[in-house]
Amino acid sequence: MTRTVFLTGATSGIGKATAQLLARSGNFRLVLCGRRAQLLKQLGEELSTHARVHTLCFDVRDRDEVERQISSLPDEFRDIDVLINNAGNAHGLDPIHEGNIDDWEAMIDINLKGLLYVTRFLLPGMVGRGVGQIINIGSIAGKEAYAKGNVYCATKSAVDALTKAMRIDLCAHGIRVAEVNPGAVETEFSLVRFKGDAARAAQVYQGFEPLRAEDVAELILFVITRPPHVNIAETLILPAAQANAGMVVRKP
Ligand code: NDP
Ligand code: 8X3
Repeated sequence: MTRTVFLTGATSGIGKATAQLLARSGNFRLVLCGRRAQLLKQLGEELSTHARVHTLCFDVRDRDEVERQISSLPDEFRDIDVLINNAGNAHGLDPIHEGNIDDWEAMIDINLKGLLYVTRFLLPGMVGRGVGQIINIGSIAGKEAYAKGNVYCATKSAVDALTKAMRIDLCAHGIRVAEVNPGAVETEFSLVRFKGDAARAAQVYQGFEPLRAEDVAELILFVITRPPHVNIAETLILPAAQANAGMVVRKP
C-alpha cells in the first residue's frame, strides 16, 4: 500500500536524501517542504518520475502560513501517514555569554516551535484516522551538550523531550512516535551555522569521514518500514570516528 509522507526540510541534506530514497523505493506519495522554491521545484520534477509528489513552499516559523499550506493539500495528499520533522539548523557557535540573540531566536523558532506548528496542524487527521507515524530528527546534541552548542543543544534536547511526550499522548491513538538522532553529517548544516563561511564549515569535517545524508536517510527508511506493531522509538547514528558529542578522532 502506498503511504503518504510529509517531509520538512526537503531542499537539502538529510531531507533531500530522504526524499530521493523514499521516492525511488516506489512505496510512498510525498509532500516535500522547504523555503527555497526553486530547489523544491527541481526536486519535485526530479522525483516525479518515481513517485507522486506535491511540494509546499513555506517557512515553518510562520504559524498562519503552516496552517494555510497544510489546509491547501489536495485530496490525494491530504491523509498523511508519516510525518518527518526534519527542518532545522544550528545558527552560530558561541559561548553563552557572547551568544547572538537573533541566532537563539532562529533556533528556538525553527527547531522547536516550527516542529510544533507542523505537528499540531497535521495531527488531527492522524488522530481521526487512528493511525500514523511521526519521526522527529533530533541530534546527538540533544543527548549531550557540547562546548558552545548551548542553545542548539537546548532545542534538540527539547525535541527529545517532546518526542517522548508525544509518544505518551499519541500511543492510545495508534500513532507511533520516533526520534532519529544523528551525529556529524556533512550537509549544508555547518554552512548555515557559520553564515555561509565555507572554509570554516569545511573544517568541521576535516580529518575524519562524517556521515553522508544518505546514511541517515537509510535509517529513516528502515524506521518507517517496520511492521505496524513495531516502533523503533529512538536511534543514535554516528560516524565511526565520533565517540560522543564532543569527541571526534581526526587524522592529520
Ligand atoms: P541542511 O542545512 O542541509 O538542511 C536543513 C533543511 O531545513 C533545509 O531543507 C532547509 O530548507 C530546511 N529549513 C531550515 N530552516 C527552515 C525554515 N525556517 N522553514 C522551513 N524549512 C527550513 O541540514 P541537515 O540536512 O544537516 O539538517 C536536517 C536536520 O538534521 C536538522 O533538524 C538538523 O538539526 C538535524 N541534524 C543535522 C546534523 C548534521 O550534522 N548535519 C546532525 C544531527 C541532526 P530551506 O532552506 O529551503 O528552507
Ligand atoms: C548536528 C550535530 O554535533 O554539530 O546536530 O550538533 S552537531
